[in-house]
Amino acid sequence: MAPLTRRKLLGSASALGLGAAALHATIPHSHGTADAAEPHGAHGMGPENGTPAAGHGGHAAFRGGEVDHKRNGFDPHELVRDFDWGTTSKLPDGRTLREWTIAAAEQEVELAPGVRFTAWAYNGRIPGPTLRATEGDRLRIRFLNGGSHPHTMHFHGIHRAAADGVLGLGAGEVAPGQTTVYEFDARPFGVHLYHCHVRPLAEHIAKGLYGAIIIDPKDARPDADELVMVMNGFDTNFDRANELYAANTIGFAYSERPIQLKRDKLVRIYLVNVLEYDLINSFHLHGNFFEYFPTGTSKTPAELTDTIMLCQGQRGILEMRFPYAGKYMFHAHQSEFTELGWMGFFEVTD
Ligand SMILES: [Cu+2]
Repeated sequence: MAPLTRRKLLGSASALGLGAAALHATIPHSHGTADAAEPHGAHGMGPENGTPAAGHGGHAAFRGGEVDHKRNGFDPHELVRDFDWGTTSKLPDGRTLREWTIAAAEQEVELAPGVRFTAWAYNGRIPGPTLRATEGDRLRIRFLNGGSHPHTMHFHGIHRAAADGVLGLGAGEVAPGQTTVYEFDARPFGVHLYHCHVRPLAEHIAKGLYGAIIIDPKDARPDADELVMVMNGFDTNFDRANELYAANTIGFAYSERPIQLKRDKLVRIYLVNVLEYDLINSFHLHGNFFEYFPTGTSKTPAELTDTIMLCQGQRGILEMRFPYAGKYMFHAHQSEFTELGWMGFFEVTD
């Protein structure tokens, strides 16, 4: 088969009226899983039922099956509201010490129905756990490399060079089977990220080694329904371009099952872009505007808008209230990304 780029994929998918079936037929199924040998009909992915969905208000979706979240070991509907405060104790100076143990390992993930990808994950999920602390806490992360390549954890924040998780500083790259400890203070407040920093960096990131870290200000933000979304993508045929896009890994997960919100309740989204191979990503909200706090490092919004653009590593906090009940789409405002998975719905009820 001729090499297929995601642009060709998009072209053929729309020209032929194929959605998931085209994806399924053309994306190499990684690393020898049995799935590629199955007849497509075996799990309902034949061209006859492979047209993009029109059943959820006319938007595209991968048809003909469901991602097995249980088998993946994580569910985007759970991790969107999952914050990990670690194990806490008090230091002699009265400050809070928060501790986590995080392991990196190889893991097969079903990214779209029938599309299995040999990923690398922190603690068995992509994105890794959303670490959460308060400004000034002491953070101690025990890192175990359970993979077959060297890995690290590199945290965005203000810390000593030795805690930076890069080659030649502190413990440097952590060999397979080895452990290290990263320890630093939680600052500045905001929404940050962590990721592996081993070369080739693009591959170590793109295979899934990243997550969000949220540092709350000492005087906490107002009570809200809080969500975390890590915008990502996957290069399933190793051509250094993404075939699939999402917030929290599984394309269309939040359109098939919308995220439930309450009317008039303050909603706060911690948004991180880790997308590799594409220069920019974006977040656009329908039927509403949001206040935007770049990097979350201020409690005064920089902008009232309905669309923001982020390069890799950029992140921010979005706050909004929905005045009307109903279904509101959110998605990348690059249509290509949207068609390849990066879209979802909020369902607002009274
Ligand atoms: Cu790595």
